Amino acid sequence: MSRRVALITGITGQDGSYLAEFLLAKGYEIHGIVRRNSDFTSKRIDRLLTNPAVTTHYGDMVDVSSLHTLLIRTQPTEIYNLAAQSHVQVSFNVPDYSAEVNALGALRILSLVKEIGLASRFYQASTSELFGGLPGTVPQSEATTFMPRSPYAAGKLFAYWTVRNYREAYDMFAVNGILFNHESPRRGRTFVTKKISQAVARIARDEQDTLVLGNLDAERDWGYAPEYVEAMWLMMQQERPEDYVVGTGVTTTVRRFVELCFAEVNIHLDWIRDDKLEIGVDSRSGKPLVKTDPRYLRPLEVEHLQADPTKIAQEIGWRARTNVAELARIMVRYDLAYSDYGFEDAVPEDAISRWRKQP
Ligand code: NAP
Ligand code: F7E
Repeated sequence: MSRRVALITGITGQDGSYLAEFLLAKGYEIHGIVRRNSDFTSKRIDRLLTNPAVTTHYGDMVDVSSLHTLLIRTQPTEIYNLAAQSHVQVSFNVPDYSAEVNALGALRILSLVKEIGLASRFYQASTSELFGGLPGTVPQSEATTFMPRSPYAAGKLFAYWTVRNYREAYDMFAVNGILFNHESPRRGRTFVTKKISQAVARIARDEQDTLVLGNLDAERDWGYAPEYVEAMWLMMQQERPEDYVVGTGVTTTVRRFVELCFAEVNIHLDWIRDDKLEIGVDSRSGKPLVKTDPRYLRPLEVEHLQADPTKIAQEIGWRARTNVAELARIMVRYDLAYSDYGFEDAVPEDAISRWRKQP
């Protein structure tokens, strides 16, 4: 069998951890880049680290020497570039750094692959944030015009075009997966779905009084992350390098996601507008459980995202299998079972399968 060696940047993140598991099951040798931190960041992949097929290496997307050394030492057949400063709101606070990692990071790897003369295939974690704010263009497909509305998205747009240019100029197998939001119990706690599911579990356990959010009217196309890493891999196995939109095709407001999560613990909300702020009260007890706060509003918002995943369905056969209500259930049930954020053992995924069988 031919060599199957994957280099994953961002292996400690949500997607990196699921992708590593997916590729291990396919028999890959896996190398992951881990950046130096003041504490351990490997919670999501700890249980993979005893596997001899998995090696982690210190490196950083802003450090060309480390990337150069790793590419030469590991000689990957496939590179998955998932590392990013991936928080849209935070990118307004650290714009230079976000561009360094999200834009130049991809360029650095592509340019090294070319100069070293590697035959590696390259996957770029592109994003539905590229579509941004052009009114009237929904659902969004590979042909939709981009209009980024954050330093995060502007950096990702640079990376998107760099991939296309390297593909065309140097005949490299380099692809953009334009992924819409995908979530899971492993989602970082500052992203809205995890913030909501965790707060709902804590409120149900009487450990928290209220959930404070920003824009409740933003609409996102939310899917289930483990399914999306399969789409990444499938794109990399095609004969020709092509870019694909990946999403469910269904969009939901933040407000509705809140309602779905509370419904999992049998709480139904009534919404009350108070001047510009909004409060979600428990319809039985009248207790305020959700509040809005301008602190969580962004300087620019992306209001409406909805994928048109026709191309990937027709050409590759990939389709999202988990709908947003199932996603809310998976996340809340996980957070009810595990009061702390962590992936200490393999039980949650089994438990999730059991929960999903319930009517
Ligand atoms: P995530 O959980 O935030 O993970 C990001 C990863 O990048 C982490 O492993 C992080 O390391 C690493 N990283 C950040 N800065 C780095 C640097 N300077 N050098 C090396 N590594 C660095 O993100 P995710 O949700 O898994 O998303 C994966 C990728 O897909 C990202 O590029 C994201 O922008 C993109 N994307 C995500 C979605 C989504 O809905 N999840 C949708 C479209 C595109 P630490 O653990 O040390 O922080
Ligand atoms: O926000 C609104 C917020 O931070 C979703 C990243 O993975 O997906 C992600 O970016 C929506 C926005 O994700 C809060 O204003 C309301 O409209 O969970 P999020 P995102 O910005 O869509 C894309 C595809 C990526 O590529 C990114 O890497 O929810 N919202 N209240 C809030 N958002 C947050 N974080 N916190 C709130 O309190």
